[in-house]
Amino acid sequence: MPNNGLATSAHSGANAWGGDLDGNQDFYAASSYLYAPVIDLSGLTSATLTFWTTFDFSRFETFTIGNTDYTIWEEDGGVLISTNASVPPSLNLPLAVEYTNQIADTWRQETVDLTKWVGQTIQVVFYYQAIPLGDTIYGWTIDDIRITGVVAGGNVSITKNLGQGTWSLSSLSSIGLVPVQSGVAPSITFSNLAAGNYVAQFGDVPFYQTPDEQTNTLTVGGTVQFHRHLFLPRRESQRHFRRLGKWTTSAPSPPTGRSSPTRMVTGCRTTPSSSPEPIQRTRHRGFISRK
Ligand SMILES: [Ca+2]
Repeated sequence: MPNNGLATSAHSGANAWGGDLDGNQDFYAASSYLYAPVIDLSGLTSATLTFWTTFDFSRFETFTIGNTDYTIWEEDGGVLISTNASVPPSLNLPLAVEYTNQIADTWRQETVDLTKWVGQTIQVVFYYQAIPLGDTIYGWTIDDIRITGVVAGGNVSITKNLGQGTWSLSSLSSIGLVPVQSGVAPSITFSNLAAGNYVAQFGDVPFYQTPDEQTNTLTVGGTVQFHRHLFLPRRESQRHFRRLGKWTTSAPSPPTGRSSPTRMVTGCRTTPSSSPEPIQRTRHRGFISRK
């Protein structure tokens, strides 16, 4: 629980990180590095650090030695980025931002662009230093540190050769299938999906053979296409067109004039003139007319 003259409570919950949480003024100098946990920024196109903070890095003293003026900041801080945990803390680490001569006298949110480090494993390092020169020392108080990233992805498109029927797209993760979206649109493209494995499943359409589910791997910047091609199995196609009455086109009319599909199919099969070719054409015409 901070109580140092600027922050009298944490930004959230009971705790916050601080360079001088209790407002202790009895020290000669401070220099500290607060290391955040290791964060993997691979597979991202951008990354952003946000945190809430209070500090006053605006006070300074100037000294003149010989003909040269020197400025000493009583308190100062900045965010460094470590890309190698085995390198000891130092001010030689790359600097993401510094807050020299700035004030946050109440809790304020800071945003730091980490995009230049995407693709690497990093540690965010908060560096704070203080040299008491007569003014109150507040320390650098930090809470609610967060790193967010935009995932680098690719495109997934789903097409069908027939308007009917549902599709569902899922990502395949370590916990199993995670639904992305489902629908009936005959052609759809999803852009900027995360790289990984995707599974497309297709709903049943009466009379048609439902294709097996399909799995594809999406790479960063890549495109994956799922295409559902529905087709009629031979036996089902005969049943299907029998219901549609298409077989009558190549079958002789019954003498009574009354239509009996079963009899006509029988007639079709036993009539020598109904070679496979006309049946093929009839089947095709029927298919087109259904669209
Ligand atoms: Ca907190």
